[in-house]
Amino acid sequence: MAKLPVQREGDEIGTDTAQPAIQPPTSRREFLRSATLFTATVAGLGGGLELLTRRPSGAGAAGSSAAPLGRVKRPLGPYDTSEAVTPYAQATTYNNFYEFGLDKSDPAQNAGSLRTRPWTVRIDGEVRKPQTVDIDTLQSWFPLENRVYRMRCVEGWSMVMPWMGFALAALIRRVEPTGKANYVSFTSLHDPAQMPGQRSEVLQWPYTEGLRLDEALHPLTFMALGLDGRALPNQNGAPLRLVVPWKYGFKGIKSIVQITLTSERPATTWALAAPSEYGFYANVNPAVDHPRWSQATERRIGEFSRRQTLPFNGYAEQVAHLYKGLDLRRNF
Ligand SMILES: Nc1nc2c(c(=O)[nH]1)N[C@H]1C(S)=C(S)[C@@H](COP(=O)(O)O)O[C@H]1N2
Ligand SMILES: [Mo]
Repeated sequence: MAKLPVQREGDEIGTDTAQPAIQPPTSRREFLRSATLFTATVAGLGGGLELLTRRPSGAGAAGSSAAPLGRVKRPLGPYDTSEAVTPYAQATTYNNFYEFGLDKSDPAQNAGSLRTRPWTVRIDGEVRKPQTVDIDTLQSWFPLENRVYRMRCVEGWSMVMPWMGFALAALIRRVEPTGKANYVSFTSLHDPAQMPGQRSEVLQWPYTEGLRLDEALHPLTFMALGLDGRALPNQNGAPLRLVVPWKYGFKGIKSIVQITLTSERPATTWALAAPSEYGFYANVNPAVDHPRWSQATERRIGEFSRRQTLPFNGYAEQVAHLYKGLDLRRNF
C-alpha cells in the first residue's frame, strides 16, 4: 500500500472551539420521503416501538451552530445513557465514512449517491440458515428499539447517538449458528460508482469488520437502521450499520451488505491498514495510547473542554467480563 491511511487525530487536538458546519443531511424532499417511508414501516410493526418525538436540534435552525444539546423525551431504558444527545445536525455532518471522502464534512456532501433501496444483506458462513434478505424484510423481523449510546472515535472525539434498530443477537439466533461459529465478519458495500472514495486506495475495499461471537451476542451490540427516530442518513451508514458502544467507532461498520459467521478470526480493515495502530479488539481504553496520540481524554462534539475517556467507554460493568484473562495492552 503506497500511502499509510491514518485516522486523523491531529485534526482534533486544539480544535475544541471549532464547530462542524450545520447542513441538512440531504435535500428536504429526500429527507421527507425517507422519513415517511420509515414511519410507515415501523408503524406497521405495531406495539413495542416508541418513536423518538424530539425534533433534531438543528432543524429549522440552519446556520446556527449554537443548537442546544438535546435530551431524549422518553423513559430511558437499561441500555441508555442519560447524557445529552449530540445535536442531530452535528451527528450527521461530522462523519467518518471514507467511501465518501476523508474530510469530516465529505460524507454528508457526497453520500447522496448511495442508493439504499433496493438493498439486500447476505447472511452466511457457519449458520444453518444462510440466506439473502431484503433490508425491509430484515427490518420487519424485529421490533425496533431505541438505544442512546456513547460513541468514541479512536481519533479522540465522541458523541451521544440516539440509535434505532435491533440487537445483533436476535439476527444471529435467527440464522442458527453452527458449533463452528466463533466470529462474525461484516462487509460494507463495494461499488465505486456509488462510493467515489473507493476510486482511491486509501483503504482496502470493501471495508470489513469483525467481532468475536460472544461480543456479537452481547445485548449492547446493536444493528442500527435509524437515528433520532428516522431512517439512518446515508452518511451515518444507511441502510444498516453496526454499533458496538464499548469499542472505538471504526468497529461500527456502515452500509452492510454481508454478515458471515466464521470459525477463524476475520481480517478487519483498519487492522490490515495499520496493524501496529489498530487492533481487532479496539476496546476503548484510556490506559493504552495510540502510538501517535493519547487516548486518556476525548472531545465530546458540542462541548468546549476535553473530558476523561472511560474504560470500555463507560460500559465496563456490562462488558469487562468478556475479556477476563486477556492482556488488553497486547490485545488492543
Ligand atoms: N464502511 C465504513 N464504515 C465506517 C467507517 C468507514 O470509513 N467506512 N468509518 C468508521 C469510523 S472511523 C467511525 S468513527 C464511525 C463514524 O460513524 P458516524 O459517522 O455515524 O459518527 O464509522 C465507522 N464505520
Ligand atoms: Mo473513528
